[in-house]
Amino acid sequence: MNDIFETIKKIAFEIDNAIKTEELGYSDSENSSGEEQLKLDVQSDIIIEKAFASVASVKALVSEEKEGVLELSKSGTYTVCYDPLDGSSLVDVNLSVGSIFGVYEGELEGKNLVASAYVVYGPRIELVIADRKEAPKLYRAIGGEFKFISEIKMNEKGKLNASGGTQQNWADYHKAFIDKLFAEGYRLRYSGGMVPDLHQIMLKGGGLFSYPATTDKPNGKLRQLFEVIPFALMYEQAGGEAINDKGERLLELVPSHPHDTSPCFFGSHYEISALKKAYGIEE
Ligand code: AFP
Repeated sequence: MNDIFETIKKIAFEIDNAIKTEELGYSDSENSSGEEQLKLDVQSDIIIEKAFASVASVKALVSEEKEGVLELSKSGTYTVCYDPLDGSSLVDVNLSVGSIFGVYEGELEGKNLVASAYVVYGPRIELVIADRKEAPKLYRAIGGEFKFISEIKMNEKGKLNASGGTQQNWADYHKAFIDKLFAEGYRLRYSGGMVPDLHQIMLKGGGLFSYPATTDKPNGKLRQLFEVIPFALMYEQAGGEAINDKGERLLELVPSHPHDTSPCFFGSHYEISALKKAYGIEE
């Protein structure tokens, strides 16, 4: 799998350059979720597809920006599911964005995720890689190369609360729960970019990121294969938890379509336990 991670490092520098040099603005197309594609979305997807086309271990690709599965090599082992530029609508206001990668072996479902990675394009380019055995590893681009910085471990309880989704469309019990955390002194940290928002909570010791079911998005907004499940591995390997609104582990999700979404909650044990209580979920 090392060939996949080395390829992601090359992709990171290419997409970072594209963010800094390519023209912004919308292309004249939509992705499979019916969202207007930014030129950078399309450009980032092309960079990733070209990079993995020559990686022998990669059998196929699934992208937020593509309809189905793109077969690359029958002799390959892994399917890489990715969001090429998550939060891309934040680039034009100069906020951090990211790329997310899930590496699957076998059927595309949570239990077959063997590793995940994400890149944060911010004041610095950072890369986090997780497998099923160790804590996630943080790397930082220094002098044109990624240097290992540290393993990531979360505390039992954090201080940050990233509450996603349109508040007027939240369920009453969800609003009461979020308000309770703020009443306990949690600080709001939400940029609208899943990658920097989840990265911040992991690196700052913990807290809660929530994107619940809402009246306008009853199945949540974030995609299972290339957003939710890859980050679920990150959070569990960092000592936290990642569940849906029924209390099921996100790593046990079985998407029926490559672009299926799920309500999702990522956090430290204290916050997830409090959420389960608020949602009437048995511990
Ligand atoms: P865009 O890719 O359209 O900017 O959406 C970003 C995102 O998919 C994810 O990165 C955020 O966590 C989430 O949407 C923010 O959604 P809300 O704006 O509804 O909170």
